[in-house]
Amino acid sequence: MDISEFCRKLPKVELHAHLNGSLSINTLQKLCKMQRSDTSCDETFMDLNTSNFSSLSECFKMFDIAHALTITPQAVFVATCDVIKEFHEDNVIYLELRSTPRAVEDVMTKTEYLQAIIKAIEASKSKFPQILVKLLVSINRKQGYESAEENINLAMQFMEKHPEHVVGIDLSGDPTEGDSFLELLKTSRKVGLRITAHCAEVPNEIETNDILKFKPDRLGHCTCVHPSLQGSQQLFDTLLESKIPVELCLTSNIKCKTVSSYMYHQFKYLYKAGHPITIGTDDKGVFNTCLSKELEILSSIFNIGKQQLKELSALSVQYSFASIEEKNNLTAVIENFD
Ligand code: 6MZ
Repeated sequence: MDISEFCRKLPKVELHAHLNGSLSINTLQKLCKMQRSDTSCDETFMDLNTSNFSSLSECFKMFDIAHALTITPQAVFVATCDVIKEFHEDNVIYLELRSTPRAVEDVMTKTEYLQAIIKAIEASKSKFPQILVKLLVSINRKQGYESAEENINLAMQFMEKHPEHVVGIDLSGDPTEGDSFLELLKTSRKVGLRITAHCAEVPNEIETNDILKFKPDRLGHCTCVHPSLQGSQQLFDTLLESKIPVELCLTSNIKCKTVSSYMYHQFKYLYKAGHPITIGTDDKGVFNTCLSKELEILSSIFNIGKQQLKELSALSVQYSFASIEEKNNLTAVIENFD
C-alpha cells in the first residue's frame, strides 16, 4: 500500500475542526441553492479551492462566506450532516466538531443553532455508525464577555441534556483581537466540561503564559511557542513541562502565513521532544485539505513512517474527550488496522 492510500485508509481521529470552516464547496453550493433559487451558486465558490491568503486576518474573512449561508436551523443541520459524512469518507472514526453558537434575528436562536447540530449528529449516527461525533461549544474571543458567558451557559445546559454529545468548550476566534475569558472557563471546568484553548497563534507572551498556567485539557496551535523564536524558549519549556496535548494544523498555519514553511513548523520541535500532539485540519473547507492529506504532509516533509502515523492516531484517542469505554473501542479499531 503506498503512503497516500495508507493515510486515506488509516482509521483517524480529528480533534480540531471548526464546523463553518469545514464546509466543502459542494456544501456551500448546496446551501446557496437552499437560500436562493437562481443558478448563480454554481460558479460562486469555484475559485475558493485555490485561495491563498496574505495573512491570518484575510483568512478570517473566509468564515463570513459560510456564516452567510448557515443562518437557519435547517442550513446548520445540512452543513453538519455534510461535514460528518465527508470526515467519515476520509476514514475518520472519531470527530470532535467545534462551533460557535450563532443567533440570527427572527430566524434562529443560539439554542436552535446548537439543537440543529445535535439533530445532525444523531441523524448521522444511524447513517454512518463507524464515526463517533462529539461537539465542543466555541467561544469567539472577539465577541465579548456577555457572549462568552452565554455560550458557556448553553454548553452547560446542552451537556446536561446530551452528555453523550456535548463534551467541552473551545476558545477560538481571531487571535489578534479580544480576550481569553479564563475566569469564565473556570466555571465550565467545575461542571465537567473539558476545555481546549487556541494558544499563541500569534505572538502574545502574557496571554500564552496565562493560558499555560490555566492548564486547559488541550491547546490549539501553539504556533509562537517555538524554541527558535526569539524570547520564546521559556514558553516552550513551560509547554513541555505542562505535558498538555497540542492540536497541530499544518496546512492552516502555512496558508494563514503564521508559519513561514513546513520545515519551520512547531510540529518538528514538539515531536522531537516527545510532547503529546494530535494532527487536525482546522478548517478543511477554507484550506482545501482533509486529515489524510495532513498525515501525508507529515510523511513527505518530516519522514514520519506508517507505524508512527498509526501511533499518532492511537495517541490522539487518548487526548480526546471521549469516555474510557469509547476510547477502548476506538483504540481497538486503530490497532486492528494493517
Ligand atoms: C482561531 C478559528 C480558526 O465556529 O462558526 N476559527 N479561530 N484560529 C483559527 N485558525 C485559522 N479557524 C476557525 O467556525 C468558524 C469559526 O471558528 C473560528 C473562528 O471564530 C471562526 O469564525 P464556527 O463553526
